[in-house]
Amino acid sequence: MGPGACGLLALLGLSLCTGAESLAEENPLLSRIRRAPSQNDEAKCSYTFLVPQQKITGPICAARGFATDKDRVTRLDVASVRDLLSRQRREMETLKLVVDVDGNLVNEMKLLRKESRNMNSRVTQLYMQLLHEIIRKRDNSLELAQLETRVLNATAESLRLASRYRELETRFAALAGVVNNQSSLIAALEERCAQVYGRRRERPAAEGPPLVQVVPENLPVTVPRFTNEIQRDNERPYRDCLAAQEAGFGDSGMYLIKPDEAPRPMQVWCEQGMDGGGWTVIQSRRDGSINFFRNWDSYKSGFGNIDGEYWLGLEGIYKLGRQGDYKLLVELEDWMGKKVYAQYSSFHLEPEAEGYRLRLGTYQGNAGDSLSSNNGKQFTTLDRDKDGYAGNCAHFQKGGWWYNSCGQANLNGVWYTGGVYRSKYQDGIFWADYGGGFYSMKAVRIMIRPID
Ligand SMILES: [Ca+2]
Repeated sequence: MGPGACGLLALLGLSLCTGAESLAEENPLLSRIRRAPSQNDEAKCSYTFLVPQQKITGPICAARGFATDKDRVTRLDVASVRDLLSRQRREMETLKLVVDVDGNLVNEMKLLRKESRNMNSRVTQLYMQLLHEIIRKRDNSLELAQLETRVLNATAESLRLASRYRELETRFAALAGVVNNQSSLIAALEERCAQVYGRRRERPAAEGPPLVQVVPENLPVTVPRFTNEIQRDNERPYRDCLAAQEAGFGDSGMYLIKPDEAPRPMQVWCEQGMDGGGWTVIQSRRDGSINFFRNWDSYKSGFGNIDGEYWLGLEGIYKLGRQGDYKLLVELEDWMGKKVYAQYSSFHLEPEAEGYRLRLGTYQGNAGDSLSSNNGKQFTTLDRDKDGYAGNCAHFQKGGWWYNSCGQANLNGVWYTGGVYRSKYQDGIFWADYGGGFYSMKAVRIMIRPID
């Protein structure tokens, strides 16, 4: 609507209120303007001017056609219009303020929406992280479960192997027993054969059982095989290993001792670590490096290497035993590395005139008592037969011992490797109550110590 049309409307609209109303329905601005006078008084709806602000600055000319006073525009009417206009202006400003506030609210809403979107993406990220953590933890627990299963499997396997090992050990023991019995049977059969054969062919009376080479073939070359000379040094001699220990020598090793009645000191190995220490070792076997198939003089004076295999000597053992009350300990080690022992509560030898007769106390230990049957017997070597057997036990068992006929133990016999051995006679280093007569021990030590 141009300014010309507006001026025309100002002239035409003053008589018809209804005409303005119909226009207001088409134009929201007109509608707002029309409502303002209706708030004051519906009855005053007789003069309504719709004039833009710039058009009412000048003088208002009334049409000359309106002759009556009633129809003339008064100053009051102009004031009223101005008042109306100023009210409309204020209203416009209020509306503008409202629009501004609304705009701020919209911006704020936009910011909030953006923030909400950010929060959403942050929540999504955290959710993903949580999922990842859960998956990782589940993987860890799976791995742990797998590990546990593997440990259980390994434990079961080791138990199975242990059980298998025990089974094999039992079978080995059973087989060793069979070999023992078979060897005994073969020996008995051979003896019977010899008896039958002997009826037809007479043997020379003087000839005993054949003396065979008894030292094993597989000896270490560097080890001296035969040493009668026992090393001596200049240490102050003690009466035995316990005396040395009590004097402050607590280490196991070679010591020089001199029993009270001995004419000169002798070297021995003192075991100071085992069972309280103070043990004087009188015999040691461990590698077959020393030949134990010897004559009387050799067994009387002793032979071997103190730090290896040796026999202390019957005279020395006798002199040791003369000093007081001793006990005896036999330590045996089999080829599985297992150690067992036999201890006798007292021990001493009678003098040479009595054939170094063995005197033993009561047995205690886990090896079995294979020596009590030799108690009270004299010592026998291949050149001095004092045993209770028709022949010479030293010849058959190839050592020197307090043989009975011939007995349950042969600790000075032949050193065989591997335990069970095959021989015409029971000539290995055996302890019948532990392994039988055809099981040769890997290592043996015989030692004595004063009774506490
Ligand atoms: Ca005899």
